[in-house]
Amino acid sequence: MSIKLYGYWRSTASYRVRIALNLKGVEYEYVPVHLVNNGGEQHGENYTRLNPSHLVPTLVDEDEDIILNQSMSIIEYLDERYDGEHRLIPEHRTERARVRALAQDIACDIQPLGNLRVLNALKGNFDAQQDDVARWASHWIKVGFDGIEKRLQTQAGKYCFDFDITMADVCLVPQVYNALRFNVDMSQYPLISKIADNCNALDEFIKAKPENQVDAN
Ligand SMILES: N[C@@H](CCC(=O)N[C@@H](CS)C(=O)NCC(=O)O)C(=O)O
Repeated sequence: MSIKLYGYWRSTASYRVRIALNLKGVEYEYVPVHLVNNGGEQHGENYTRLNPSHLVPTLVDEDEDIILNQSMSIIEYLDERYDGEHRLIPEHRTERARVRALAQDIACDIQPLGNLRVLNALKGNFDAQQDDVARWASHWIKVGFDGIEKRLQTQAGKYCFDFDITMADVCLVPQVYNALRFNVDMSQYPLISKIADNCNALDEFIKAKPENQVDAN
């Protein structure tokens, strides 16, 4: 198989790429990288040769001889490589810019603050207790979701944009999964919840769910 995805079942960045691969109809081999066991396999010699950032996901496309990190770049790459399929990033420049902006509201402004190494540093270097860490993570998800919910009031349809499923939905669904892990009260976010439910009814999203991965435990 030409495409390999190195990821972790609960990683929201890996989850985004799994959804994108499914929406694009791409067959791929999934290679689990356990972020906790063995001191974190993302730090292992074999993996850091592929991805010196010590983060998942990494996509390897042997046919094109490319090893790629950063889920957003991977999604854009897949969207262009399989351009005959459903487009996750619209062709029109204003739609494309708005889709990227919403996706980045999640991928740049929410997810990094709740990343494992950030939470571990709060505990290990800044004396935070487990409760403080959970409050930190849910706080930043809520700050991000407050803005996104307002934005969606002016543009959402069945999905984040009324025209179709885009990279914004691909980022939103994993972030909702993560919000539920941190007990964020999703009743405050009716539009985000409705869009996540609409997406989660589709096979491509169901197949990508953390609990449906071989490394789920
Ligand atoms: N901006 C990166 C973020 C990647 C990232 O934060 N990955 C997390 C899992 S979602 C990770 O590998 N964490 C391992 C760690 O913190 O040690 C992307 O979108 O790919």
